[in-house]
Amino acid sequence: MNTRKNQRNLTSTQRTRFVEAVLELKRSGRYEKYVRTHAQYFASDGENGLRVAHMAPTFFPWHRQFVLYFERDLQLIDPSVTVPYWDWTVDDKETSALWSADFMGGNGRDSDGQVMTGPFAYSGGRWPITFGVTDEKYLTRNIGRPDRPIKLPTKAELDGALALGTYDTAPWNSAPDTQGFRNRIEGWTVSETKGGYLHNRVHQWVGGHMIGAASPNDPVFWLHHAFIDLIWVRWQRLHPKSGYLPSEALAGDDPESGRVISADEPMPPWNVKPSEMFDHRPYYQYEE
Ligand SMILES: [Cu+2]
Repeated sequence: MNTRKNQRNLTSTQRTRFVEAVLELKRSGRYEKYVRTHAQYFASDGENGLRVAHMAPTFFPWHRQFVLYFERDLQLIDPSVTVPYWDWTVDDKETSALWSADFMGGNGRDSDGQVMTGPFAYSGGRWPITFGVTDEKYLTRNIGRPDRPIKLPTKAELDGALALGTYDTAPWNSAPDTQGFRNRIEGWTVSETKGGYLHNRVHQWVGGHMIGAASPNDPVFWLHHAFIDLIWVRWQRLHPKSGYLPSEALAGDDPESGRVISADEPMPPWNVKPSEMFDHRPYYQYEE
């Protein structure tokens, strides 16, 4: 059984094996596929057409499938590897071992945001950025955004989102009045100063490549989204009678018809249905 562990509990061997598998995926050219796919599906409310990865109910099932395919690709390289998760309500500082030189490496330097330590530093020669929204060939971070500081979400903020009993609500997008668990966790409901803004705020807190469409360029993306996935598991446990919404395809005259995927409609690019992703247990378990 594949067991995903809290990154803080990994042994140094497990950390190294994860890093080496990621670097090998990069060397083989297959890592880029994940960056490209994420960027391609980074559609927003303002665009026309389908929203699948973000600003939509499929935020959770789409990323579950995305992380799972990535994990399987790593396992073709090293079958012992699973994607660890980063509980940012606990490991909420730049001094966390997450950012050490044998794992994710540290913050970007002041002058250009370039990550200078760890396996993903450009100077190591193993982590060139080849697909990004900027021209930088090196990985960048700006942890905590010191010019306009932000903090990671707290446990109380996470618990507030987990308490919401409704998965999602019409109009199924990022509008601040789209209440429900999905939009609160994804992070569009409340401004950062008011304490909402959960998943999005973590991307902002890391900064650099973690902001925006090409965010999987930073390998911490996977640890963040593994925790987002675990949050969905916890929500399902807390609300066993609540399910994914919309449960059925939207009516043809609904303004969101054709833009939102219901439980049994296929999600591109894999044509997997959200309902096939509701239960994580056939694929992996979490050590909590
Ligand atoms: Cu994300």
